[in-house]
Amino acid sequence: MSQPDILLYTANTMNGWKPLIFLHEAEIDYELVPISFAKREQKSDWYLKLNPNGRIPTIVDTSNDDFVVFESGAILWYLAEKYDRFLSHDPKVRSETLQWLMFQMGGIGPMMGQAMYFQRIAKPNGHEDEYAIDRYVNESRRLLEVLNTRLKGREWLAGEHFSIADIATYPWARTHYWATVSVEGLDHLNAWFDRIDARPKTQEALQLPEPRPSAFGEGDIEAAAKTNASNFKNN
Ligand SMILES: N[C@@H](CCC(=O)N[C@@H](CS)C(=O)NCC(=O)O)C(=O)O
Repeated sequence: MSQPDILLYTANTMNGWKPLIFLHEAEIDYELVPISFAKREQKSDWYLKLNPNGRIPTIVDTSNDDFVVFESGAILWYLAEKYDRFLSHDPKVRSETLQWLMFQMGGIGPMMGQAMYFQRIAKPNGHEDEYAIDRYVNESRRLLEVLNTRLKGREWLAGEHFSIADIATYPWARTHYWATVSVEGLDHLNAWFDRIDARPKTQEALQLPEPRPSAFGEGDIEAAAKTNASNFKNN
């Protein structure tokens, strides 16, 4: 059997799922290298040579001189161009797709990420900051409202097809439970969740490298929260 082009270093997190969703939706063979946060592999010397930010995900394209791509948005863009999937050739739709991809990378991800950090990592490790929690939870809700408005009367974030904008945004918005951000009353957003919840390839990708039901408010939340708080104690 030939070696797949793409080597993917990732974990079961909101950013980590993005390339998995792309590769499963596009039905592309790849090699998965799970990164252990418990062992802090993302901060090891060998990994920092690939990803100077010490975070996941990262890909290596073995068919392109072992070209390395880090930053999940750049990874999706690279894969979209390499495989000609999920990024329109129409200049306006393409720009809109990239606008919503940037909106996720610059807004939804950082705000929801900090909402999660202050509640799921700082607080259980003895640094409680209610002002920061309120700020990030409220800002996250505001951004989900922006998505909700965008999705009124449309199926996907950009153009008429599922795109890398949807792939980037779904794992964050869909784990609103973990950030304690309410999606009540956001009917268009919830309908978009339903549409992507019904995509078998996306759901298959969300089980990798291993299932994480707690992020979606299922399973043993207490145990998962404990492990999460301990893994990131020193971040
Ligand atoms: N902007 C980066 C953020 C990556 C990121 O924050 N990844 C998290 C998981 S969602 C991570 O690796 N955390 C481990 C750590 O902070 O050490 C991207 O989109 O790739």
